Amino acid sequence: SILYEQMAESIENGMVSKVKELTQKALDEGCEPKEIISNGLLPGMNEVGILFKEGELFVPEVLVAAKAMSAGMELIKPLLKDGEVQSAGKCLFATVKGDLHDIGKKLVSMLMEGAGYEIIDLGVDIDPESIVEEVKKHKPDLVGMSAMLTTTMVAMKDTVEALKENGLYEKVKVMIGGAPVTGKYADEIGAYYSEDASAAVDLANQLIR
Ligand code: B1M
Repeated sequence: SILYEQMAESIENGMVSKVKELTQKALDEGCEPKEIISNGLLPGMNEVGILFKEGELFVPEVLVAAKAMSAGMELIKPLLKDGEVQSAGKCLFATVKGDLHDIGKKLVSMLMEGAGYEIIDLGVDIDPESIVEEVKKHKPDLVGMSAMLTTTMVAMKDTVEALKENGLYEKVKVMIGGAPVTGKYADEIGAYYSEDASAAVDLANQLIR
C-alpha cells in the first residue's frame, strides 16, 4: 500500500518523526503490527542496506535510517505477543579485547536487526572469557567479532580457541570482520568473514536461516 511505501521511503531518507507518524497512522487504521514490520519497516531498512553496498548511502545516513526504523519498531514492540514475529536468529556481537572501535560493529548490528535478527551487543574491549560466559548464558546462533587494529585481531583467534575449549564452538557460527581482517585470516582461525555490513547480513542468512 501507499502507506507502506511512504514508510519505507521515509526510512531511506532518515526521517525519524515521519516514520513514527506513519507507523502510528498504520496502527490507527488497524494494520497488523506484524505486517507493518514486514511490509513497511523491514523493506525500508533492506533498501538502505542495498544502497549502502552500492555506495549510494554512507555511514551517517545508515545510522539515521536505523534510528528511523527503530522509532517505528518502538511503537510496535509493545503490541507484539511473544513469538509473533519469529527472530531470524540470535547473534552475540562484540568488539574484541583491547579494541575500542565500535562504529563498524554498530552498523553491522543495525543492518542485522533490520533483517530480523535478535542482536545482543556486548560492547567493546570484550575478552575471550567474557564472550564464552555470554555464549553460555544466551545460547546464540552466531557470535560476531569486530576488530579494527592489527594488534587486537589476534584476540579473535584466542576467542575461537576459548569457545573450542568450552565445547561451544560446534554450537555457534563465528563471523568476524573489521578493516584489518581478511578472509584468509578467518579461514586460519576457523571463522567466517564478511567484508561489510550488508555482506554480514547475506552471510548470516546463509549460515543460520
Ligand atoms: Co582508530 N584506528 N585508533 N579510532 N580509527 C583506525 C582503525 C586506523 C586504521 C587509523 C589509521 O591509523 N589510519 C588505525 C589502525 C591501524 C592498524 O592497526 N592497522 C587506528 C588506530 C591506530 C587507533 C589508535 C591506536 C590511535 C591511538 O590512540 N594512537 C586508537 C586505539 C584505541 C583502541 O581501540 N584501543 C584508536 C582510537 C580511535 C577512536 C576512539 C578515536 C575512534 C573510534 C570511535 C568508535 O568506534 N567509537 C577511531 C576511529 C573512528 C578510527 C577510524 C578513523 C574509523 C573507523 C570507523 O569507524 N570506520 C579508522 C581509520 C579508518 O578506517 N579510516 C581508525 C567506519 C566503519 C563503518 O567501518 O569499522 O571498517 P569499519 O566497519 C566496517 C567493516 O570493517 C565491517 O563492516 C563495517 C561496515 O561496513 N565490519 C564487520 C566491521 N566489523 C565487522 C564485524 C563483522 C562483519 C563485518 O562480523 C561480526
